[in-house]
This record gives sequence, C-alpha cells and structure tokens, in this order.
Amino acid sequence: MSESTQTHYRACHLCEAICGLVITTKGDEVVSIKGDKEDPVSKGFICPKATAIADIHTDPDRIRQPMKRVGDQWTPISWDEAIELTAQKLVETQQQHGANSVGFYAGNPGVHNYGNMTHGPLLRRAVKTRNNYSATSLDQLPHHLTSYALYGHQSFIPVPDIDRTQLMVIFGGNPLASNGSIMTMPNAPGRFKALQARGGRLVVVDPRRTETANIADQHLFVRPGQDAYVLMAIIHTLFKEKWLNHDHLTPYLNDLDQVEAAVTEFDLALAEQQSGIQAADIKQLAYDLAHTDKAVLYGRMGVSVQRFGALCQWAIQIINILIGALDSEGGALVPSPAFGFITKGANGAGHFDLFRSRVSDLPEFAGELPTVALAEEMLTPGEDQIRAMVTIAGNPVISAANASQLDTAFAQLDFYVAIDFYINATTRHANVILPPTSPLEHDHYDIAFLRLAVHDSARYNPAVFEPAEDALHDWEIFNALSARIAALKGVDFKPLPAPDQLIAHGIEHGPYGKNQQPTMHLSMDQLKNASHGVDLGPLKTGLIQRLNTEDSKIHCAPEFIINDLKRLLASKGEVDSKALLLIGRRHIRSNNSWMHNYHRLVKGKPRWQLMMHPDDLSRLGIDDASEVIIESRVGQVTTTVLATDEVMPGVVSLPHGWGHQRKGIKLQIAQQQFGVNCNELTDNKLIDELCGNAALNGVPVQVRLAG
Ligand SMILES: Nc1nc2c(c(=O)[nH]1)N[C@H]1C(S)=C(S)[C@@H](COP(=O)(O)OP(=O)(O)OC[C@H]3O[C@@H](n4cnc5c(=O)[nH]c(N)nc54)[C@H](O)[C@@H]3O)O[C@H]1N2
Ligand SMILES: Nc1nc2c(c(=O)[nH]1)N[C@H]1C(S)=C(S)[C@@H](COP(=O)(O)OP(=O)(O)OC[C@H]3O[C@@H](n4cnc5c(=O)[nH]c(N)nc54)[C@H](O)[C@@H]3O)O[C@H]1N2
Ligand code: SF4
Ligand SMILES: [Mo]
Repeated sequence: MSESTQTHYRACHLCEAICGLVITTKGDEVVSIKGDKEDPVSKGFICPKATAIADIHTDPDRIRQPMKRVGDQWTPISWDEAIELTAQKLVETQQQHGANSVGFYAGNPGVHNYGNMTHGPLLRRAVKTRNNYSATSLDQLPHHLTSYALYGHQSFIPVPDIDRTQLMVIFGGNPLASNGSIMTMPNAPGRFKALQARGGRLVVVDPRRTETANIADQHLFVRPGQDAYVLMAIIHTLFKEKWLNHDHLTPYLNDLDQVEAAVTEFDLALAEQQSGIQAADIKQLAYDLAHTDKAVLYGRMGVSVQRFGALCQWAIQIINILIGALDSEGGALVPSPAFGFITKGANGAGHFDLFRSRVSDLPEFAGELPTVALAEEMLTPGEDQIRAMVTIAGNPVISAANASQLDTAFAQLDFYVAIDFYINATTRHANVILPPTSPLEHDHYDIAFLRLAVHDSARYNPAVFEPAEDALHDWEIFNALSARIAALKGVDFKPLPAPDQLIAHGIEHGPYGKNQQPTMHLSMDQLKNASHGVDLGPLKTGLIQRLNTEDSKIHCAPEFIINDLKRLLASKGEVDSKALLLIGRRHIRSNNSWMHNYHRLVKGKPRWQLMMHPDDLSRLGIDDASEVIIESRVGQVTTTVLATDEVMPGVVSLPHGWGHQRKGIKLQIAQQQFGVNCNELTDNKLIDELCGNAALNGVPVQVRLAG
C-alpha cells in the first residue's frame, strides 16, 4: 500500500534564525526538508542543520519513555510512576532541608520550545527555590542587565536594522557560523551581501579572522577581553570630537554628562595599549560610526561572555545612542512582535541584586543566580545546600565553566530529575528522566526569537506528526509534575491550557490584536491558516513611547555600571604576555552540546581542533597536527592542534559542546567523536564580577606537546 506524500510548513527551532521550512513526509517518514521561499523573513534560506530535525525524530538514542536509573541500569517506567517519584523526592528534600535545597538549571533549547516558556514557570512556582540557574549566565545576561538598567525592561533589546543600515560593526559575533544571535536574521550571508551591494560596509572586531570577518570590508584583531577599553575610547572620542547625533533622543536621556565624565581616562592610547588595535583605527571606527547615515554597532558572545561583558554591552548601547542609531531606521530598533510586545508596564521587567548566592556572594538577576555558582552550591555543606536538582533542556556538564567540578557535583546529589530526551554528560547522573515529545510532534510558535528579529513577523505551525502513544509534551510534563507537587504540599494549583491558547490570548491583546486594531487585526485563527507566517513589516521606531523606566527616560549612567569602570581601569596592564588566551568558536554544522549524534552533521573533516598561530607553535616547539595538552587553573585536556594565522598570536581557539566520552553517556555517534570538552578549562572563578556572567572567552591557558 503506498502512502501519499504530505507537505508541512514549520519554522526551524534549532537556532535563533528560525528559518521557514517545507517538510515533506510519507507516512511516518520525513522525505525532505527544504527552505520555505514564502517565509516573510527567511525567504527560502536554510543551513545544513535543518535536515537534522528529521534525525532528532528518528534517533534511536532519543528517549521516548520515562526512565529510572538504579546504579548503571536504566529501566523504563510509566508516566504515573515517574511523576509520583519525582514529586515525592522533590517535596521530601524541601521538607527535610528547606526550600532552597532544590535547584533548577534551564538550558538553551527550552527557549526554542514555546511550551517551556509558557509552562516552565508553573514548576518554578510549585517548587519555589532561590536556587535557579540557566544558560543565560553563560550567555546573554549582560544584554538583559543593560536593557533593564537603561530602558526599564530586561527584554527590551534593540536589534540592528540590518536590512536598512549602511554600516554594521560587529564586536565578537560570527553570524556566518551562528546565523545571528540576539538578532534573529536568517540568511546572514545574503543580508550582508545586500548591505555591501547597496554600498554599505561590514566591519568585524574579533581575535579570530572568522567566516564573517572573511567577507567583511574590514577586520580588526582585538586581544580577548580588552574590548571594553576600545568601546570606552570610542565613547570618549565621540564626546571629545563632538561627533554626536542624538538630537532625536536628547530630551529623554538622563545623566549623559555622567557618562562623559566617567570615560575621561579611557583614551585612544590606553585602548591601543590594551587591545592591540591601533589608536588611529579606533578613531576611524568612531568617525565612521558617527558619520555614516544609518550605522549600527552590535556585539555578541565575544563581548558578552567575558570579564567585562556588562560594561561592553552598556557601551554598545551608549555608542548607538550617541551616534543617533538608537530608534532610527537603519540603526538599532526594538522589534514589535505580535506576542510579548514590551511597552510601559509590561510584566517581567527584571530586578538585580535582590539576593545573593550563599557561597560566593554573587548577585541574582530576575530571580536567577549565576551558573558559575551552581557546582559550589551543590558541593558546599550547610543550610541551603542544593541536594536535589531539576534540569530542563540543558547540559551544564558540557556547557558551563569548570565542567569537571559540575560533573562531581551532579554525581553526589540525593536526587536529580532531567526533563530531556537524551542521556548526555549531565543527565546520565539523573535518577529519573522525563522525556518530552520530539520537535516534529509538537506545534510551534517562537515566543523568544520573534521578539528579537530584524523584521517583524508571526508564524504558527501545527505538529508534523501525531505524538507517539503515551508521549507528553514539555508543557504537559510541567502541568502534571507541578500539579502533583502542589498536591503533596497542599497548595492550590491550576494547570494552564495548551500553549497555543495562551499565545492566542496574548496576540489578541498585543499591538496587532483586536484591542489595538479594531478593523484589521491579527488572530491565532488567521495565523493557523497562514502556514508560511504573516509579514508584520520592517522594524519600527517609537522606542521612547515604550520605555518602562519610572520617568520614561533612558538611564544612561546606572550607578553600578559607572562604578564597574573602576574594575576595568584596575585591570590595566594585567595582560600576561606568557599565557595564551583561550576563546570559543562555533561552526554552522554544530549546535552547542547536543547535535553531534547525527551522522550528516558530524561527517567530514574534524572541526574541533585547537587553533593556534604558527608563531606560537614554533615558539613552543610544537608541530602542526600534534597532540597537545592544554592546561588552565581548573583542568586540562588533550587534543590536536591546527596551525592557522586565523587566530592572532597569543590566542588559541577551541569550540564548545564537544567531549561526549564520559562513561554512561548514551549517544552512539557523538561518543565516537574526538572533540574534547573545552569547559574542562574554563574557570568558574573567571567571571564578569558585576553580574556573575561566566567569562568563557579570554581564559589563560598553557599549551605543551603531549607525551
Ligand atoms: N566555552 C563555551 N561554553 C559555552 C558557550 C561558549 O560559547 N563557549 N556557549 C554557551 C551558550 S551561549 C549556551 S546557550 C550554552 C548552552 O548550554 P545548555 O543549554 O546547557 O546546553 P545545550 O547543549 O543547549 O543542551 C541541550 C539539551 O537540551 C535537550 N533538548 C533539546 N530540545 C529539547 C526540548 O525540546 N525539550 C527538552 N526538555 N529538552 C530538549 C537536549 O537533549 C540536550 O540535552 O552553552 C554555553 N557554553
Ligand atoms: N551553528 C551554530 N549556531 C549557533 C550556535 C551553535 O552552537 N552553532 N549556538 C547558538 C547560541 S546558543 C548562541 S548564544 C549564538 C552565539 O552567536 P555568536 O556570538 O555570533 O557566535 P560565536 O561564534 O560564539 O561568536 C563569538 C565570536 O567572538 C569572538 N571572540 C571571542 N573572544 C572575544 C573577545 O574577547 N572579543 C571579541 N571582540 N571577540 C571575541 C570569537 O572568536 C567568535 O568569533 O549562536 C547560536 N547559533
Ligand atoms: S540557520 Fe538556524 S533556524 Fe535556519 S535552518 Fe539553520 S539551524 Fe535552522
Ligand atoms: Mo546561547
């Protein structure tokens, strides 16, 4: 009997670009995955990872039933048993050791799966602990902190208006590999090409001549961790030369004079000495930013996840303000999504430093503590020690700093439940695994990334396949587990309806909904009929009307940021000329720690080697392709070196997400890959002290020949 071919439309959820896909199926098989030319933003673009969505679905290693571990043995159990056991253990732990004895870690894919966003908070409320951690503090925490401080809401984040700008300057981002971040922009190569075709320029500042730097009009090598000096010098120069163009914002800018005063010591000479970029080049960059009609400055992982990440992200906002890019077409604009539109009075604005971590006294942000504190909070005895963990879509033993310490910490817990569908480096320690449905078995609306997109749109797509019998979606797991915990605690609980109903409600009350647009409005029903998504137009100005600060002004000089400039100045001259500085790297065919189990993504030449400059290799007497030992304060790994002048002298680069060899991991293909875990080297004490974000870039290491 031949089954007919069916066509499905869906947004790819694997990275922030959320490209539209056309998925053809026959029966329960995926026949092909292609780009959806009619998606209003991606217009047919996809990357090689998209086809792996089919591999996730069919992967024999993907767990499809709740599992319980006793010793080394995993046994399938029923959902009822799994939920009951988990709820009892979590409640028991809290009853015996206090509310904070249970910890949470939420990983990145949760943000790409809307049921986690809508229903995850239910479980947090049912458990109620101060020990909340996530990948945010290995990542974009500085963006949230600066948006909170300047604009009054952690998610009010301006993104580059890439389709209309004439100059895009990128510090520490590599969109050609990552496809953009905190800037949903499918088809980075095409968008950059279009920028250049209309006479615009792309400039990249990075310690490595990346794929993006290769197509840029200018690339400047910068010493890792020293960008803050460069950015402060740009601010200094803009004031000194009066290259200011912020008239449209002036009435709404508080304390700009304080900014000017705070950067007086950060001149071009100091920036050159620290960063290795010539003073004249920095001055030219400041000039170009200020004198190009439609210019924008953007910074990502390289400047967020380093010792001065918050200062860098603050400086980027200030520069965009000074040059007039903020809230201007072709500059930096805040998206206007159909769901989760932020305006005056929006929920979830955030808060900072309301409490601190027990062991290292690190500040919370929006109710979360920095992940660099997670292991010590599990390992250090005393009141409020974490004794039970919940992880959701995360793999901190590979993704977070000082991985070995985390591995030890997870191994000694009283109880650990993972909401995840793989037995990876972290979840192998779980007592119970609650596996959600595969991505193709649930519907999708991108809550997080439509809020960060370079062009406004909305897209809802139903599931491609019926869920397997007895399978639960993430949101159903949250409903069930939270209900049982609440019952055991004797507190009221109301489950939430399915995510699409919550989105429907949000859209109705959003900027394109019935309340705002009585004649022509967007609704969930309409979205359900528009399988390619709905185009909501280019980014819009109007930031001032949406500010969530009490006085509706932009707070340019938050006290805690200005104070942190002293720490920056104190680090002057700290550059240790003998140490090599380790930085990260991403590749188009890889995705954090969890996409190495699909043959079509890992095949081909290896991509996990340590990149090192030939001068450093010859100084240390190491030949290309040798086995080397890399050592840091916290650990060491052995891997193969790759000689390349892509990295500047004094810098070595290793990608993260690899290292699937630990005993007990059940990822047949990933386990065979030679890549090592670079977070065995990153240091839980090397942080942005202002907010506790990990400094995964710029880690001092030594490299020597193995054997
Ligand atoms: N050295 C270094 N380290 C880094 C980085 C770096 O640049 N350098 N980058 C950091 C960054 S930016 C990030 S975001 C983190 C990522 O760190 P994490 O979020 O901790 O790690 P991931 O690899 O994204 O974890 C993926 C897990 O989610 C599971 N998963 C996938 N889809 C779903 C789903 O729909 N539901 C559920 N319940 N589970 C799912 C997968 O099975 C896998 O176990 O890594 C950080 N670590
Ligand atoms: N293919 C693929 N795509 C992804 C991911 C993935 O793992 N693979 N992960 C997704 C996630 S979770 C995220 S957060 C985004 C990240 O998106 P990006 O930030 O664009 O990605 P990275 O490749 O980490 O880019 C960081 C750049 O900073 C540079 N860098 C390192 N240290 C410094 C420094 O001190 N100063 C400066 N100026 N630059 C520095 C690095 O050389 C690198 O080129 O990508 C997302 N997209
Ligand atoms: S760029 Fe990202 S969203 Fe687009 S197809 Fe690749 S993984 Fe999916
Ligand atoms: Mo990330």
